[in-house]
Amino acid sequence: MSTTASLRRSGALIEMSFHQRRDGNHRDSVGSLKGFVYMATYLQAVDVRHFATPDAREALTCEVRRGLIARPRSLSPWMFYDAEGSRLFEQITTLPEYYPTRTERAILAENANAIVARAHNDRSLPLRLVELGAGSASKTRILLEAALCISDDVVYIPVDVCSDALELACQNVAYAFPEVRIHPTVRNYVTHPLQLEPFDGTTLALCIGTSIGNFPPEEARLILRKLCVQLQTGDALLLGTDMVKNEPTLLAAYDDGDGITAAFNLNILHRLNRELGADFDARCFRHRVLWNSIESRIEMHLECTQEQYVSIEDADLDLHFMSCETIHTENSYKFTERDIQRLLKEVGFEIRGAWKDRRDWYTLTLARLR
Ligand code: AVI
Repeated sequence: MSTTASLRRSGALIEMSFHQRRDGNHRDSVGSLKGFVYMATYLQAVDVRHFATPDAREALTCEVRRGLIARPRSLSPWMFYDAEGSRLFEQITTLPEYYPTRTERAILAENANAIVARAHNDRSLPLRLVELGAGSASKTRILLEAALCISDDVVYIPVDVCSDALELACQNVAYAFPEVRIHPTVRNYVTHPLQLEPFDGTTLALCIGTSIGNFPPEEARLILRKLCVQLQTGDALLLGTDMVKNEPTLLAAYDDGDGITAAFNLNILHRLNRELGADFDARCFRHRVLWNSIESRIEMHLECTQEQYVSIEDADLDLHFMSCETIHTENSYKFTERDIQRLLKEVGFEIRGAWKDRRDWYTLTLARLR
């Protein structure tokens, strides 16, 4: 049974549609797990804020303990994406040095119809787009437009760890395509794998924006395998990958002249100060970028420039940083065609097409589940 609930929060009226289970408990239309919030709505007024759960906080605390006690120290890149980090990332995507977003967008603009048509060949059936790490979904709108050309029934499930980014994505999509049914899902798909409802139609999973590059190969395989379990034979995956290229271009993309990527990297310390009661002096850390040619990845680090003692109250941690010590905050793997083929084959996909820009800097690969 479907019901509509209205909540008044911060003076704003927010409407959400739920599906009610027979036992009377409210549950969204795609399920809920361990307190992570799924919200289903077909309404224009989408508000996914303030749904941070105790689990999200616990994941943050666990990751801080794991990563900052270990040597070398590291923090997982999903920690970048609080509201401020998501805002800075959006800014990065517009920088002249950061070519992946505009290159991917251009490939999509030229080929979205062909990509969607190849993914969904029974036009009488509904089409569901599930996007891992949706962010602001600015490029996804191109695919949704193509999806609406071949199906009257399009469902969009954007998944993101940041509720603020997701809210923006939903507002933009709902405004541009009121006929698309949107089921936003606030979730860290790295720590909490996705659980999709069975779907009577084709599912096209989107892992675009080169987000798969932020995981080491074995973790990328694991994430895609967990995704496969949620799909049916014939469903598809669109994978966006940034390709290996000359080192200066790669380094500049992660160390821009305006210092936006540096601010994005340092925001992880500010986030710990804000959310876990830490007292990092972020002015004593600097953004460092290197190209690791053996692992085929860009690495981002924060280097301590001055000895300091840091306490992270809510994680019960007292830390001593020596000058020159680093925290490894991100890997961004760059791919060859063979890497893509191997990855997709290993997790059970069959490649159906690949689209590139004319410099071969970026590839969108469409694969079907065998
Ligand atoms: C989100 N991810 C794919 C970006 C990347 O290129 O690895 C994150 C990023 N880090 C610095 N700039 C952009």
